[in-house]
Amino acid sequence: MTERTLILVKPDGVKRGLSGEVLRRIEAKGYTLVAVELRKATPELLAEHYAEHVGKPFYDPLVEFMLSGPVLAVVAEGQRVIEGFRVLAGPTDPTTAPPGSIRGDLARTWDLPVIHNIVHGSDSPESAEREIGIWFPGI
Ligand code: DAT
Ligand code: MG
Repeated sequence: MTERTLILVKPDGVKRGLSGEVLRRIEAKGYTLVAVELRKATPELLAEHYAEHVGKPFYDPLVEFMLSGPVLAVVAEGQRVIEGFRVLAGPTDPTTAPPGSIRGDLARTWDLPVIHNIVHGSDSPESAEREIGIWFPGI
């Protein structure tokens, strides 16, 4: 089934020059880029995007991190792309993300206060629709 998902290259990935590498992996897998835009998040946008995490202990550091520089917002399309991109990204914690995944290959965790894990990917069809509406209203 053709789906769309919302992907973010987080500020650590953009700063380290990994935007192209993430886009390359998305395209190499056979997904289509529908929208790509370098954006600066706001606290309001992040409160919507991370609504499920508001109030958790890591929420404030997460928002601070996500505001620390531009993010590359991407909508990608393809067969089962929502689950497929989560597999490309690897598990949330880069320390245990396997080699071959974006987080496993590229993310570094040492001496960092929160998990700097390079990318975000929607985790369900409902999240994807909601998050695409937040980042790209009208597409
Ligand atoms: P994912 O990004 O894999 O969907 P998530 O939605 O559970 O993970 O969490 C959103 C982000 O918040 C995650 O990418 C990194 C951060 N985060 C999650 N759990 C954390 C924790 N226990 N400590 C610090 N940061 C955490
Ligand atoms: Mg998530």
